[in-house]
Amino acid sequence: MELYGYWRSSASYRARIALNFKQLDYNAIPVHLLKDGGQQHQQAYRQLNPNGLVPTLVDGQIILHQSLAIVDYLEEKYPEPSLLPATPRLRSAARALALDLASELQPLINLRVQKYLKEVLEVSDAQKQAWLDHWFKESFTAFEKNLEEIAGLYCVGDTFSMADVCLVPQVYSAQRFGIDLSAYPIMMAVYERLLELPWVAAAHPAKQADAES
Ligand SMILES: N[C@@H](CCC(=O)N[C@@H](CS)C(=O)NCC(=O)O)C(=O)O
Repeated sequence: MELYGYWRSSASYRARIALNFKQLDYNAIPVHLLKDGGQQHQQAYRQLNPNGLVPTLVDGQIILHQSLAIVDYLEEKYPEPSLLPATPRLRSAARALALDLASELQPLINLRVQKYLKEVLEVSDAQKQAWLDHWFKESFTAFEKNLEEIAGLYCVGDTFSMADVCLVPQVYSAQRFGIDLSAYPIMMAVYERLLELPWVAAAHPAKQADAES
């Protein structure tokens, strides 16, 4: 398998964690989101992923986009170890928490949104930071409330799941953007525990071949 991604991309980070968890070998192919006007926009890459976003997973003749669809594909093709908890209720909780981050929060803070704010709407740096602070706060406040009900060692009880696959990259990006995380003690305790897991540690952006200092 080939994973087209970018070291600092949260969606690529999700795919790496899932691949590592399932102990699947893959070749990482870097797509630099900032160089050459954004390599994600080049024609060769857009043939793989017409959205011009990373990640893309290529498995033989099969080309997959959307990190959560990639996680689902891996889960169906390689069911063990599973990224879903044991009961329908807990599986639904894991999917919901994953979607809260991947579908509600991340699209609002994505590179192309930040570029549009700066370059087209010409907001100031302070306004852009206010945008980021606002959406992270909205999302993480609700996430913390949900964790009060359902977290154990990890997001959903003591079972590593797709919710954790999404949490780690989102906290990483929050730290990158200087978000105050002090109001989310349960989330941060889960995050710190997740960082210790070998399949999560190996997926860290700093450990990727295309990482920059
Ligand atoms: N929902 C998509 C999101 C993909 C996405 O937004 N990727 C970002 C990096 S985290 C990207 O490629 N951004 C490039 C850009 O905004 O131009 C997924 O989960 O795969």
